[in-house]
Amino acid sequence: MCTKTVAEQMAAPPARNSFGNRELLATDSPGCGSASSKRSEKEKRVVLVKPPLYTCSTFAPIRSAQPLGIWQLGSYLQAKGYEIRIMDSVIEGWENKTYLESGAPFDFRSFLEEKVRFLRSNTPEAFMKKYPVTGQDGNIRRTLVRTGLSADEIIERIRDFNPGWIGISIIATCEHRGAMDLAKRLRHEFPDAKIVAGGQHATAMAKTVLRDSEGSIDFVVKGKGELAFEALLEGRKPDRSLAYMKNGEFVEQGASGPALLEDMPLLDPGLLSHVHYPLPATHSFGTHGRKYSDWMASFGCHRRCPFCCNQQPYRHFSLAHVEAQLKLFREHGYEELVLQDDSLLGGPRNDGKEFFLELVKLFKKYGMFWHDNGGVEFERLDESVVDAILKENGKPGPGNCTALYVPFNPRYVEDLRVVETQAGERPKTLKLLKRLKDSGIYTFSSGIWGRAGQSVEDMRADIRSCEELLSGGFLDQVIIFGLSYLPGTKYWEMFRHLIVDPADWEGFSIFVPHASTGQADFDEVNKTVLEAYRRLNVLQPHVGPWAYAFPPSAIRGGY
Ligand code: B12
Ligand code: SF4
Repeated sequence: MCTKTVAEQMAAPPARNSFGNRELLATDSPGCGSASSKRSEKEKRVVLVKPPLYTCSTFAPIRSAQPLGIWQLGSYLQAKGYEIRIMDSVIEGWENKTYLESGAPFDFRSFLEEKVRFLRSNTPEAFMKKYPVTGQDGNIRRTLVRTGLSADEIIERIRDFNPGWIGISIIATCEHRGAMDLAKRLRHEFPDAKIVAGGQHATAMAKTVLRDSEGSIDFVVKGKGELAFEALLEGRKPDRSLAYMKNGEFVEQGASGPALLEDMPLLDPGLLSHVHYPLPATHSFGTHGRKYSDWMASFGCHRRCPFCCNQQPYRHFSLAHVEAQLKLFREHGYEELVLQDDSLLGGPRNDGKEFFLELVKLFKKYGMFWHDNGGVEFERLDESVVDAILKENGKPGPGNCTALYVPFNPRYVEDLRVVETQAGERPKTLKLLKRLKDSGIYTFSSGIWGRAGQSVEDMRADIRSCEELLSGGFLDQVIIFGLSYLPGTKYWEMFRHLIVDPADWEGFSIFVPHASTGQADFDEVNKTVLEAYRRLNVLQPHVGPWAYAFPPSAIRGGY
């Protein structure tokens, strides 16, 4: 049945297919009132896939959660009348971990325990010999681990659904190789389906994604995907947010604007009801057995930190939208939300803070426990925020805040000792961290080691500051990031020449060092990151595998 109004049909005249050799746009045949209803039914079926993860066994944690991008996109398209399936191939195949090269099973738990044990009692030099990331010739040669459904399982499940369109989510650059492998296999198995990629990495590296897919991916949708994907499904050529190859040439039509918050339907829990997200969560502080979901109430940030991909202005959902989503989540048994908002207190005019203060009340009202994993910027944490959280936590019943991530972010390329500087400049904010921690809220932060310009001594200064914060009782945990120069960031523009091997995709994982700093070479960066783990682990022996490559708690019997 045609669901478009007359006005919509007039506003969106079907475009001619001008996309090269393959017949890519549906307008050439079906559309509304098409003769071939069988084909048009298939054209309405869309599968959205999160590809399996490939990770560096030495430095990367293995973690994942609800794929919010394709969940939001799927909820939107479903509301527009399309039949949507989401396949989270990472979590649906979570226990299937194999060595990428040989395909042999990878015993994650034993490997992790042995690795953490080895680092505890050996020097970083000895560690790098046992768990090398380069070959004898000095070129990058990582041992990669694959997590997720096998390609055959993915194909089988998609075949059952027989979609006209397949969307591949590529949010991170370190997913590049995995996504390319999947796209090629999908193209081979489903020659008639249109394959579309989207997500942060696909947006930032559209040309590389199209090139490396060797013709498997028909379109890259750039930025927020709803309108552009909808246009493609309707057989229209969107006038922005699209990239594709035409007669061997790359064509690009600009990134989309900010999220369409006003028109966005609620995330539909039904789309993910077949996926069992692990307990405890693999990407965040645990939820004490409570069913959880990642969620974002706001998007974007105006800060433009040099390492961060975020280029969108701050915007948030309306409070009415939030209430409706909370109600729906509760009806589906969710008891805890993991907030992934880019800048939870964001907004240049502090509107983010006002919104956040209301959110905290709504979480209590709906009995929804919550913790933050996206980051409450250290510089923005103030008394009113802490008071609001503690006030709601003090009320009886569920809906408390359980953990807060308060990162120290470098604001400028010149910030070489971020933790030392920011912690030193804000003793009052440190006291607030302590208040939160003393009230039972798990407070955690992070440092980023291996930034351009940092010497080994600069990196050590930040290790020292983190030691002081942990031993001083201000923080429960410090997550250790090894800097990745990510496409679309200021660092990328200025320093990507420092990356050892641009095709070392799994090195773009934000935990895995992949470059020199100009002042410290690649080997020194690797070793200093290991030194950070060695020194900080002693002060945080309880830390679990989530978001951490060397979790002390992996050692059975205690660290
Ligand atoms: C939530 C989040 C996570 C969660 C959930 C990840 C998951 N399973 O999806 C967790 C904490 C587990 C996580 C892990 C990682 N993350 Co993360 N994460 C985010 C965060 C904060 C929000 C992403 C999100 O869901 N947004 C909400 C949705 C609604 O918006 P969206 O993603 O932009 O999706 C829209 C469009 O992109 C587009 N779209 C998305 N997919 C598709 C697919 C198709 C077919 C189409 C047409 C369109 C489309 O339409 C969507 C709807 O509008 C972003 C920062 C950011 N603001 O983007 C970082 C971010 C994506 N993460 C990043 C990284 C590096 C990682 C990790 C590699 C870190 C690590 N080593 O563990 C891993 C990847 C592991 C994994 N399993 O995916 C980087 C990626 C940068 C890059 N170029 O590499 C980002 C950008 C943060 C940063 N540092 O700047 N992440
Ligand atoms: S790191 Fe955080 S504060 Fe900095 S630009 Fe990204 S979202 Fe904003």
